[in-house]
Amino acid sequence: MERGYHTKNEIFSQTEAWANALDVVEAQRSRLEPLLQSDYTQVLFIGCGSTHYLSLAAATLFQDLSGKLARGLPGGELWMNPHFATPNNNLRRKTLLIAISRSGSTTETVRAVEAFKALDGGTVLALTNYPDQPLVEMADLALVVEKGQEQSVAQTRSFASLFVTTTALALIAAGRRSELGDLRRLPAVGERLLRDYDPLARQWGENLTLDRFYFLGSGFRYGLACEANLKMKEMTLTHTEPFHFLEFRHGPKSMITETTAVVGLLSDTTRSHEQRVLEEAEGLGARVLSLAENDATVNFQSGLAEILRGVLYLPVLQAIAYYRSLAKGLNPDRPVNLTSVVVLD
Ligand code: F1P
Repeated sequence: MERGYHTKNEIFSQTEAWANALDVVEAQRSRLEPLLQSDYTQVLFIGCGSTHYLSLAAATLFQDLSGKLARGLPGGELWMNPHFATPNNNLRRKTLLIAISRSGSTTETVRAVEAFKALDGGTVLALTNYPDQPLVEMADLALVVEKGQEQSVAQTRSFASLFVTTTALALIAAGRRSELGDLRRLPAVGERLLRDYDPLARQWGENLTLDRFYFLGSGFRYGLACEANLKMKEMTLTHTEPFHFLEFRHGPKSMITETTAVVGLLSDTTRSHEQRVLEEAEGLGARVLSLAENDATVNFQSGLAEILRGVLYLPVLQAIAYYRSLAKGLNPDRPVNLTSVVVLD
């Protein structure tokens, strides 16, 4: 089988998994509405690796939309320090824990849920791509997006499918049910992006003069920047780092060379600030790639509200990592030193 066969298939078929995610949410909406609209003092999202970064993005999106306090944490942090999550131990009964895991069997995430429940914690909602795994058994309610399952170690369509799921959950929590229908337009836009920007992704991926990538994103886009950073690490063994946009000026900017790529996940609402950071990076010699609804290197032109279209930042960035991996003679299906699930004894 050719190098990267599974990764390519999973990236370029991912919009089917986005649609499946929306079907799964719709099928459970009658149970999700009372659960998500209850008066929690906080909502904790947890995951590991990619799904930790998903938790960061989802928590910001959830809080933006619902007004409820929401945070993202690595599963390992909640497992090792259950009280870390809520210093004054108000974890009891007022916290909704949303545990995200492609496999549903990552030890830290499973143990974190156990610790949370042992504290007589609140409700556990599981988001995963595999049924009959420990996480599904332990949750009060599990959303299983099976079309997001993957052969590859590095998450691509699994991550995107679960991120679409969290976008829908945030809308439900906010009582913005009418916009759930708008999410149905995402797969067609994703298909167009994968088709129209495949040459650009290949060109950037095959440019091996670039030796470091910085991914910049603010708001919920920071978690997506973290994920793009991890894809580049896992698939291509390249030094990469994510930053909140304005943080890049506070030191990391000194790392820019002529062989540096700076990738900006531009927002609508704070774009003027973000654009200036990219212009400064370009002035220092960096190659800049921007993604936005319009007037960027990659233009979504989705016609969707900003809060609904976060998943659109992912496909082209995943494809760049895929092409770079092949150009470096690596196999993105089997990243070095990695397994698809971390199970500790
Ligand atoms: C989490 C994870 C992945 C990572 C690698 C090892 O898995 O850390 O994010 O890419 O595959 O496992 P999961 O809990 O989301 O299944």
